[in-house]
Amino acid sequence: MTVLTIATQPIAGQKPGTSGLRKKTPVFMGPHYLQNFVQAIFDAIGGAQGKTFVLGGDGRYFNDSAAQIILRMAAANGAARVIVGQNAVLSTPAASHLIRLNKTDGGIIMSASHNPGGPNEDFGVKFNMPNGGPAPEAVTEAMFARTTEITEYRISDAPDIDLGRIGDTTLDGMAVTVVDSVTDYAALMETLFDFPAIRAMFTGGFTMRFDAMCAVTGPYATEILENRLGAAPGTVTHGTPLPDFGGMHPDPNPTWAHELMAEMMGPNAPDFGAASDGDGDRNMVVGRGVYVSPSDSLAVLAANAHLAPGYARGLAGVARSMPTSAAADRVADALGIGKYETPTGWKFFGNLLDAGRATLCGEESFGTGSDHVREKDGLWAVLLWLNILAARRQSVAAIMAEHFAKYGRNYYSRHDFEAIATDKADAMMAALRGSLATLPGQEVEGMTIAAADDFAYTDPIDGSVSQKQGVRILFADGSRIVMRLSGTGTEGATLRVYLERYSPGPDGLDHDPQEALAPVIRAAHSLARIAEFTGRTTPDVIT
Ligand code: VG1
Ligand code: CO
Repeated sequence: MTVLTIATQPIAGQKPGTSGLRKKTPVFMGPHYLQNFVQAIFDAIGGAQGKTFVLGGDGRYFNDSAAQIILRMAAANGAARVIVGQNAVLSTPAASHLIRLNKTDGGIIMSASHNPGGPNEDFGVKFNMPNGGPAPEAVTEAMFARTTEITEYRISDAPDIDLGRIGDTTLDGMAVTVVDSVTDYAALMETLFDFPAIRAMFTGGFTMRFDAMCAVTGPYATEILENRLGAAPGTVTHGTPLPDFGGMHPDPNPTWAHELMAEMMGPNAPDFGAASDGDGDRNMVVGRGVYVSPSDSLAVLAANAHLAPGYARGLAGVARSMPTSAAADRVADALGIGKYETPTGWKFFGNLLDAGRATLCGEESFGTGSDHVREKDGLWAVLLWLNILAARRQSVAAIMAEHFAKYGRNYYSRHDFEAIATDKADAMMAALRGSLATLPGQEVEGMTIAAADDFAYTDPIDGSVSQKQGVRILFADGSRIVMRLSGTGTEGATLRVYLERYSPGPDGLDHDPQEALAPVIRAAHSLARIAEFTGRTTPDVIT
């Protein structure tokens, strides 16, 4: 077998976004597209010679053949070994764990996460560092720079190898170890949570529904919840991963996980419900008759994490992305621990986790995680909730009511306006940015604007600076509007409008969030002139 050096030329637009490079699947399957990007990854990290990597993906369409291409390229670039999930499938948190467990030089994850999959949907690739976390901006910038100057890539002409068979093999001199996708991850979960207590809760009649949305977490959830924790067979639904996610949009929110929502709000709802996304790093948590917003979930987990054995010593700190509500900050203040506000995307949590400053992290976009890996982790969040429910012996609704009574409630919602023409969205954001200096002191909807800026972040560990991470409009009464454009979409632009209003209680803690936020929503529309620029008056998705 020989190493081929293939001549190529730069392909425009290979710039990683919030979480890796995501494009329409046919684009990724186009001539040299995947190959150029993978070579750029290897080049940007100083080559693959002698290195060990983890490889896996969320199982979406093209996952299997992309894995074979990446393996042949790793071999041709001199990698020593690649650890691959069986059938090239790994959830994102499981991949992060394998990178750390095996002390590898990083890993390549094939996923477009919550984006739909299939021949005409989305595909994606990202690189994670030796700490298990997404490559930081400096590294993704270096990858992008390589894609703009690439002239050749290296690939072995070896035939496909059988990734269904667990064990060791070689590909053109490179060792390939195929591992069970679930085993190591499940073992990690057993070290963090009180499995006997959760098992006893299930034995005592506790009921649950976990909607895996035909995505990667099915086998993980079935093994952990049903096999190890004794949840009733059938607790996990849509548990078989499919290349097109069964046509579902694998984004765990009330809109896309509507089957779960209907069941949880219905007359025969189980005690607890959860869903996860395409690659298993997101989670939605629902109690019987009560939806838990991701920002509130982070706050409740922070306030109660000590009930789980893995966090019994307490937390060093809590980090949240800037658009995430300040509910977790209130818990951090009460606990006297550190609190951090980062830009959107898990890559910004890595340094805080590595430095031991933060133990829990979260985003409003259904992402929660801890220092056990360097990715958000959907099933982990579900297990921490189960551990808390087993320890407190209360319903989700009761826990939420007590939490709001103690800390007040940060009413919160995100409104997404999808597939806007990019030039219109850019013009709107530019106009908004241009108006920021004039906003403080203005009154809108009876609220006075106290400050307005474009969020910039200086990493407290390495000093790196990230500019233009989202427009913030802060009101004197503590309400807040944040606006930014998505960095994960593949069609036009998606405008995200994040809305927040604090109610200290004791009254006014049980309003409908959309009603509680109505003046803030109206203010967002008028300040950004959303309809004027985009023609949109109502969001496509509300979470
Ligand atoms: C979105 C979310 C962000 C999340 C990212 C990746 O990014 O808002 O919080 O980290 O997706 O999540 P954006 O740029 O579209 O707003 V995942 O589960 O898709 O890897
Ligand atoms: Co995801």
